[in-house]
Parts: sequence; C-alpha cells; structure tokens
Amino acid sequence: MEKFDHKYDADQIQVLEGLEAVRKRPGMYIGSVSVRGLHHLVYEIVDNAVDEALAGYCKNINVVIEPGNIICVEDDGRGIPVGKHAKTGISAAETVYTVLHAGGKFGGDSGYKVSGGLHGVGASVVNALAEWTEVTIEREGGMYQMTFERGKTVKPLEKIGSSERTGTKVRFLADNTIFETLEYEYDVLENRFREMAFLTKGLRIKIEDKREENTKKSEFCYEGGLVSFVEYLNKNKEKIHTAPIYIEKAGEVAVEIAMQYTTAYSENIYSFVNNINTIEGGTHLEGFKRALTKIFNDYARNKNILKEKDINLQGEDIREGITAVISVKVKEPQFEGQTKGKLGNSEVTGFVINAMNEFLAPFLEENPSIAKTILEKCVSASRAREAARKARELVRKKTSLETSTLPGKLADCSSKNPDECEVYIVEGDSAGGSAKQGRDRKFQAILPLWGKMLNVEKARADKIYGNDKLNPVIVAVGGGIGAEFDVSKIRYGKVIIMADADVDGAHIRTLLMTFFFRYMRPLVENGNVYLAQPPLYKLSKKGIQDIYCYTDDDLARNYEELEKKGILRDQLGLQRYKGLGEMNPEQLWETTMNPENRTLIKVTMDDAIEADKIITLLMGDEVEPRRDFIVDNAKYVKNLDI
Ligand code: 2B7
Repeated sequence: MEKFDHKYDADQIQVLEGLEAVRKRPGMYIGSVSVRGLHHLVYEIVDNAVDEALAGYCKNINVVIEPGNIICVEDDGRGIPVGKHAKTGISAAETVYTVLHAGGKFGGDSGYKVSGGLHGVGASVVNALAEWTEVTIEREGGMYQMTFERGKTVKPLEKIGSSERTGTKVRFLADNTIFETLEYEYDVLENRFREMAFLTKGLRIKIEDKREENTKKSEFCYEGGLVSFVEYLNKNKEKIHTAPIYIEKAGEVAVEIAMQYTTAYSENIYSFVNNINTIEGGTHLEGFKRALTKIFNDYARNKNILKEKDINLQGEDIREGITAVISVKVKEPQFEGQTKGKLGNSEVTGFVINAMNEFLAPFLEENPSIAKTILEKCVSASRAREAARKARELVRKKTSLETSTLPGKLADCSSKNPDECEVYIVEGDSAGGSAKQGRDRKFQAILPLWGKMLNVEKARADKIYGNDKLNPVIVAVGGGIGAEFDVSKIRYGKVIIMADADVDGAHIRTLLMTFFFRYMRPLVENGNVYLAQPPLYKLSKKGIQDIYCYTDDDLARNYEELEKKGILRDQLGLQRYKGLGEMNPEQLWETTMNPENRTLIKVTMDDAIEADKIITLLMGDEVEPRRDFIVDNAKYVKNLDI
C-alpha cells in the first residue's frame, strides 16, 4: 500500500479499498466508461448542488467546461461542512469525497436525499475516476481547499483564506486511463441542465463552454417549474387549451404534475423520480394513467357525454395528444427494470391518484369548456381506434390468406436467425436492384420502397394499419405494431435505412425514423435501427485503389494524406455520388453494405424529449419553426443521427 503524508487508520484503509473498487469496476458505479459515463460524472456533482437547492439554501449553479475538458461546478449553498467527522477522523468534506456512499449523512434533514444521477453514488465516485479533483469551500468566514489524485488525498482540507460568502466549488479532470473519451458534448449537458432547472422551480443553472475561442453559454431558470416544462415541450404543437393544468400535493410522497392537450395523435409523457428521468415509467406513471382514465370517464358519465349504452373510454383514447410531466419525490426509491429506470415503490401509485382526484376532478368541474374540448378529442380517438382495430384485423386476415405472408418486393435472406440477419430498407427500385445483386444473401434482406411515403405524424393509427407503403415494412420487421409491438419477435436484428445522401434521402429517412419512433419505439430503444452511410465521393487514380469518402472532412483528410505521399489533387479523379443508383452492385457492397468496410449509424434514443421536438418540428403542422429549423441545417443532420 502506498504511503500518505497523513496518517491513516483502519477506516482509511477501507476508504482506499472502496475507491479502488470503483476504479476497478467503473461501469458498476456510473453505467459505462463511454461518453455517457463521462457525462454522469458531471451529473453526480451537479446533483449535490441541486440537493442543496432543494434544501432551500442554493439559488445558483454555474457549470463551466474549461479548456482541456476540465469541469468546474460552483454553487452558492452553505458549503460542505469542514469540521472533523467523528467516525473517520478527517474533515466532513474530505469524507464526502473519499468514502463510498458517504451521501446522506451530511445532508442535514432536507427530507429527501434526491441526488445521484442514475446510480446515486455521489462525489467519491467522481473523485475516484478523476485524474485530479480540487474542492474549494467558502463557509463560516473562511475559504478552504483540498485536492485529490485518482481518489487519493493529495492535500487534506486546509484554510487558505477568508471569505464573506458561502458555497462550494468543484473542479476535476476525468481520468483518461478510465474513459474512452474526455470530450464532453455541450448539447447533452445543456439538455440535462435545462431539464434540471424545469424540475427545480426558481433554480438558476448556467453552463458555459470555454474549450474553444467562441464560447457557448446558456442560462436556465424557470419560475413556472413543470408548467414551463410542458410549455416548452408543446412550443411547436397546436394546443387545445391555453394553460397547462397543474397539480401539486406535498406529503410522504411529494407529487407534482403538469399537463396540456394538443392536436397531436401521439402521447408525450415524461416521468421523474427525485429528478431522475424514469424512462420505463413505474408506479407513479401507473397512478397517473389510472387516475386520468377514471376521472375523465366519471366526468363524461356524469355530464352525459357518455350515454348509458356507451362503453368507457380507454386510457389510450384519453391520452391521445397529451403532453405531461410527472415528478415525484420519494424518500427511498426502489428502481427496477432492465435499465433501473422504473419506479417500483407500490405506495406511490396511491399518492399520485389522490393528488389527481384532489386537483383534476375539481378542475374539470370548474372549467367545463376545457373539459368538453378534451373529451371531444378523446371520443374521436376512441372511434379511430375502433376503425384501426378493424383495419388491423383486415390486414391480419389478408396476410394469413396469402401463403407467403412476406411482402412480394422483399428479397429475404436465407438465414432465419434474427441475431445475424439484417434488412435494408432501400429507397427506389434501381437502388433496390443494385442492393439485391450486391448483398450477401445469407444474412442480408432487401426491401425496396417506392412512391410517396405516409407521414405518420399527420395520420391517426387507422390510416397506418393497411397503408400500402408501411405495411411491407411492418410485415418484414415482423414484431407487430403499436402497443402490440414485440421486439422479441423481430425477424432482423438490424433494420437499416438506406437512402441517398441528399434532401430527398433525408426526407425518407426522417419519415421512416418517425414511424419507428412512434409505432415501434422498443425497436429504437433496443438499438435495432440503423442508418446506412453511402459514400459522397470516390477518389481514383491508376495504380492505386479507389478511395471512398463519406463526408467532406473525410475527403479533405484523404487529399492531405495522399499529398504527403506525393500524389497531388489534380492527379486524382473525383466522382461525386448523387445517389445510391449511381453505384453498381459491387460498389454498393464494398462501400455501404459489407460489414467489414461500412459505417452504420445507430439511431438511439438518449433523449426522447429532443427526439420528439425534432419530429414535431419536421413532421408536424407548424410551418414557420420547421423552416427555421431546416435552415439550421447542420444541427438538423447532427440530431437526426443522435
Ligand atoms: C451528502 C453530501 C454530498 N453537503 C452538505 C452541505 C452543503 C453542501 C453539501 C454541496 C457541487 C459543486 C459545486 C449541509 C452533502 C454535502 O452537507 S454538497 N453543498 N454542494 C455541492 O456539492 N456542490 C451542508 C448542512 C449544513 N451545511 C452544509
């Protein structure tokens, strides 16, 4: 064991072993060592500052990405206590940064210990995974500082000056021997802090990126909290009532809900537990849905909107077009599910139902015209669902009559093992032809699409089942559709959209991704959807192998490299590919389909809020914001490839 300049006892040895464990198995504490895990470090630190805000002592949090990917977080809370900690014999502040799971013991009694990103492990984990950490505390008239390297104390807490103010400042550099990359993504952090500001009414969070000369910065502070959140989510949607409905009830479980209906056909509900996004929902979401269904049905019966002979409206009818955010604060949350993103505490359901009964039921009584507008939409959703059911049955009957249930245009692969199979959805017959000839028929299937594709964002479900453009996709993928979609039944592990690298290609890509996002979401969440990346250019010269370039940067880089080898620009032939159709089958295989050479972009759903925003913008009714957005082209392409 290494020597330290201050003595350590049995407790200290435990401490070191604790942080060593974090360095040995970082994934267990922060999920992964990818760029995602890297961002978790920042969330862990910021979460502690947010806790201080929730306790009522901190109003401002500033985050700076400094040159060299150093993160600096500062708050104006009380400052971490500096006194000696009875059990460890070192300062409380040092204990927080060196003892695994030290959280909670110092937090005063703010009620809820809410911090902890997804994993709730706190500052010591960040410290263990940082090349160095520097913590500065202002408190009780003094300024204190301590520093660490890879979790080990370099300088224990010491007073370095005096100060009038109070607060905590943490700077750290993530350890490049642990993380795959140290490059923070400004947009990712920005989105997370915006979300945190929405969830904590009145808290001001600033973020600044000082890595490049042109610094970027944003500032978030919402006096409206969740109401502002819903207004933000609905910014580009057509609302059917002006103000979001707000529900709040404090107690053993604190419940906060904001909701507003739009003319959209999809439902858009986000749920949070202790400021953590529960992407798989759970008992709080269950309570919300149950109460919503019951309250609207009771109201409709009571007001004779539903007649005696009518059957009840179903939950999904009542949720059509809704945008809602549900945020609960729970003392001891139990997370379950595949990604630990589902709340398990059964008692929470009842608390949410009570809050809804107490606030939503009287709201409808007091606002009959809003209630009526919403219910009219629910009733027509219910009719459309019935029509969709009939359409779906028709599709089922039709497909079961045909002996081969697969679409005629599909050139299927010979393997039946989904894990190795992939289907290319290809725009246009000519590209489809090349793909069919160029593919490896053992594991690659080709489904050509042609003609105008339906925009699912502007159509109700009944128009989608049985649509002649989408139906082949549904049948080929094989997992069903909508609520019945079953990702375990899919016929291909990779569903690859292959379209031209131009505006029309981007359009068809977006239409298909929208369809997958709205009607086969688990396929996207599970990471089965990909975009093929055909080359934009070919460089050729007698005597050297053709070089394919996939981006403009790629082209510039290749020119440079060839120049170093003495081959000049004007000695090279440059072909610009306008479409997939210009490539012969061998070229298409070599550049875009051969797993050895190709680049596939995985469509992921890191940020459902961002994805919904983009889809609404690109596919929805409001023309103005869409135009602005498309003008902002760079961002558009980047985000589509999230
Ligand atoms: C459980 C640990 C993590 N802590 C306190 C008090 C204030 C406080 C903190 C913090 C991150 C970057 C700038 C409580 C809580 C430790 O105990 S952590 N502020 N800010 C922070 O980490 N910001 C505290 C009771 C009385 N006085 C201070």
